[in-house]
Amino acid sequence: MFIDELTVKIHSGKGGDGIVSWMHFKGIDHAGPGGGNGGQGGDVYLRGVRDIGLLSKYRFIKEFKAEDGRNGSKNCMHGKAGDDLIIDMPIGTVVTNLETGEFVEVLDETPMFFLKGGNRGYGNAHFKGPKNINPKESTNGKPAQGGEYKIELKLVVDLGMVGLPNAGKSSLLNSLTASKAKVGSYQFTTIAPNLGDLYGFVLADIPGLIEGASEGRGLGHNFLRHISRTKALLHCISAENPDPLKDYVLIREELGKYDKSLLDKPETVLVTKTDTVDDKILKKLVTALKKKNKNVLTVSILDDNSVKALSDELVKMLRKI
Ligand SMILES: Nc1nc2c(ncn2[C@@H]2O[C@H](COP(=O)(O)OP(=O)(O)OP(=O)(O)O)[C@@H](O)[C@H]2O)c(=O)[nH]1
Ligand SMILES: [Mg+2]
Repeated sequence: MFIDELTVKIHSGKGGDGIVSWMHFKGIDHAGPGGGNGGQGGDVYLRGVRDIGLLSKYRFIKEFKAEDGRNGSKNCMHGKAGDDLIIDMPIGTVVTNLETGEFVEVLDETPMFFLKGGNRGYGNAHFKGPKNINPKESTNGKPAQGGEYKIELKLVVDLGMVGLPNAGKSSLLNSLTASKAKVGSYQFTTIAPNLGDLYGFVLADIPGLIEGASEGRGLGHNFLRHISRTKALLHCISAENPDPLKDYVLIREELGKYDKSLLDKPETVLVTKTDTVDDKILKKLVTALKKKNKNVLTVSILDDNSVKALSDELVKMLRKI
């Protein structure tokens, strides 16, 4: 099951309490203050990993928590500091505090500091001084930080492939990259985004959109969050459909209903499955599409040369962005 959104609690560790106690030596009952300090609470870090399916492993987790610092003990023994917690998140995850609306983005494989553990409390031994040789005070550790967070994956992608179901997006991703996305001659074969690497550029094959996706039809359009960050769109239209021009308009409408800014992204229109129509029809279609967008390309996965030419064009285009 692919999961790209969940809600969890995240907390750092609480600081351990300092205590009040007295040293006892043989023959001396009251040998001065001996209450140890508490340990520092553990911090929380977020670390990006290249695993877009990772959030599904967290679906039963209600809370991530760093370790609390232990309390101090007698004979001036300090409590152990709580272990820090590193939480792995797929690169591109946005973590939003539900109470404050503040958010951070996990974009790096180096752990990023997220929540500070509570400071330790001090035992009475800590307060001993020339003027205060028998302090009776101690302080408690400071509370943990954190709260409830929305965890939302927004893939970091160079080129997002969109289109109707069955347009040939996954087949094309497989032809252009080493990806092994599932392909089928039916609609909605793809139910979660697939990624591929094209000479260092990340391509994402997004599940098919249909008319009314914005109202929840088909798979809905929530997964369009994954192209909110793409540099460019590859709008795939199957030449074999009865009215490809209408398909183009429909998909643009659905994109706009999700987020108007998607319509401003650089877009390449790609006519797929060109082997299914004769040249004349294809030419007419390309001419008509060029009136809507001057960047129109064509491909058939059955023709290696057309795949190679497309790959070169896409890399050239992506290098410019
Ligand atoms: N003739 C021909 N068939 C193709 C071509 N590209 C894909 N197909 C076929 O079209 C069907 C759909 O391909 P997919 O790649 O699964 O389509 P999709 O756009 O990923 O579909 P969804 O995952 O449902 O959105 C499959 O049966 C493919 O074999 C092509 O260039 N020519
Ligand atoms: Mg697919």
